[in-house]
Amino acid sequence: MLTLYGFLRSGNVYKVRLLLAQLGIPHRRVEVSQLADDTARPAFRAINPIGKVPTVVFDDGRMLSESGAILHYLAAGTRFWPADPWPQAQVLRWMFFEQYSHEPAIAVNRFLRVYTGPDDRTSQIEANHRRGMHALAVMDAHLGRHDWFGGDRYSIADIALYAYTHVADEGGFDLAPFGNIRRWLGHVRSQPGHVLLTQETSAEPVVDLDGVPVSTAPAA
Ligand SMILES: N[C@@H](CCC(=O)N[C@@H](CS)C(=O)NCC(=O)O)C(=O)O
Repeated sequence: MLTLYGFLRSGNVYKVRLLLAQLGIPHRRVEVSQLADDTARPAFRAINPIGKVPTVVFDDGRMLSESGAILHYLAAGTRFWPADPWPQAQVLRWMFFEQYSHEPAIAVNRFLRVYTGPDDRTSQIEANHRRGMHALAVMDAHLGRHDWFGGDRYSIADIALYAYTHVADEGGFDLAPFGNIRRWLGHVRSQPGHVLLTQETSAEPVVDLDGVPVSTAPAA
């Protein structure tokens, strides 16, 4: 069974947990918390020198990190990754958009607002807010003409963008003006095998990097 390193409320980790659930692939999770600085621990850096989650280790010892790379590897040959080059390129276009124009604004403001105390980051939050609202407007316009991001069906591009868009309000982004996004969020939620961000999906009790069991948040 593959091992997924990460923490439950991480949107980047959730992308991988959601696809694993929809593919019916079991995993065990090791709790690596950004808040506890676990990502900087030598024990974790020995596994992934980049020091970021999600990180996956397969049964044969191979390690893969970067949520988009993990999604692509797991989705290859399944209905979540299209067969033709043009829709493949569309999936990748939106996944790269997510990593450069969406996540750095929306996920970072969620982190700053939910997990850090008041400090001098106001100008950063405001700049991210402008960037994030632009990304949401781009997405909403696309969804006015298309049902999905990558092609004519739900794909890993939708999973990648869903992860932080559906909790954008936690970063101070009001989705009320974006009716197309709100409709798409509902369509993503209704896909078979969908799991919630806060839903524990580990097939085994979650342990920390020292192998000590940790309690995780109840399903919500
Ligand atoms: N591009 C990476 C971003 C991963 C990322 O930023 N993960 C955060 C948690 S959501 C993390 O590990 N932060 C720990 C740190 O920066 O020390 C991906 O998509 O996997």
